[in-house]
Amino acid sequence: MFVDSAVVTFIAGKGGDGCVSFRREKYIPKGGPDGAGGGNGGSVILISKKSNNSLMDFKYRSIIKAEKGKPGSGSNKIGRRGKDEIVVVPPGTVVKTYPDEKPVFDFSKEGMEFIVAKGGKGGRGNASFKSSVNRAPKFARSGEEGETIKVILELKLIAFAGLVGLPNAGKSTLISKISGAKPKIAAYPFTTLTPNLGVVYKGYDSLVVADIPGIIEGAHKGEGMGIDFLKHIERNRVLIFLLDVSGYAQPGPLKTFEILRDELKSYKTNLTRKRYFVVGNKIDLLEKKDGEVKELEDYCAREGIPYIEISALKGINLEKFKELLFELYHEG
Ligand SMILES: Nc1nc2c(ncn2[C@@H]2O[C@H](COP(=O)(O)OP(=O)(O)OP(=O)(O)O)[C@@H](O)[C@H]2O)c(=O)[nH]1
Ligand SMILES: [Mg+2]
Repeated sequence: MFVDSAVVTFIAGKGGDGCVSFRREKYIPKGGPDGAGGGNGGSVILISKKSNNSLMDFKYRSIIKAEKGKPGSGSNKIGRRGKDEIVVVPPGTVVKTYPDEKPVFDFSKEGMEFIVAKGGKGGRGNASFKSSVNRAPKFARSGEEGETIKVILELKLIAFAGLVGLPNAGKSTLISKISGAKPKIAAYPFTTLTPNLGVVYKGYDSLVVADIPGIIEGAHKGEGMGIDFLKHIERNRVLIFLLDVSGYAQPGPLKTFEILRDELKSYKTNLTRKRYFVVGNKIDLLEKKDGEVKELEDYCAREGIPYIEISALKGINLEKFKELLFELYHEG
């Protein structure tokens, strides 16, 4: 699992001090106390919002403060409260204490809110201490300190799309070209043993793609790498069937597509109800588009399945591939 992390210190605002003041007006010899309280300090509030899928921003912003409360003043004027500091984190972020890593809060989805550092209370002004025994108190309270907390933010990425294909189809090659992921790539099957996640950017937009181990016939019964990693694609919203259309792979792409779909269906029928599209890879090796490659293309056209051809290795059509991916992403 791809985990991004950052250590951040959040400092809430101190409360404003209370004020000592007495009413002084012409012709009124002894005015009563009129010092008001300070405003509360601002809190630091974390909220989860679909953003850039990374904690990168915190590498440059490791101390985040909220505003202090203003002190109270005479004539019973209460100090203004400090503004809260709102900090956006991507869904999937977990807040842990530093350095002992105790979980504090889990942003499991979008739209969650957590006060990570609470602002200090404003101090009372002298007017509020007036009583029958002390009609002219000459003291006020200082504002409380705001909370300071140092935490570890950890982001567990949730993949939007999963790459489904036979071993050697080029899944790892593709993810290495469209994201910063650096998986092992080799000309033999079962190179990938555990899923790799990569963040794919398009301008300021980003999404996560998972490269999982190859699936073979019988995978749902434990053949090849077995079914453990099939669990990973259960969480993906979209599946990308990556097929070798070079003409050199056995079986051909259409048959391969059927095998993969049958495997997913045998594992769990709902996997085949996910949105998906088909990608023909290794077109750099394709000499003539006939036989099963043509059949695959016709089949997709007939069934209304989006189909595009790429060369992950040579970087052909990868922009078009990303466009299709982001289109699905924004369709929600
Ligand atoms: N000619 C050509 N070769 C490619 C292309 N994409 C991948 N390959 C090659 O195919 C082989 C397998 O690539 P991988 O990316 O490791 O395949 P995989 O699907 O991740 O394989 P597993 O992890 O074993 O499931 C490597 O030798 C790649 O260089 C392509 O577009 N064209
Ligand atoms: Mg691989």
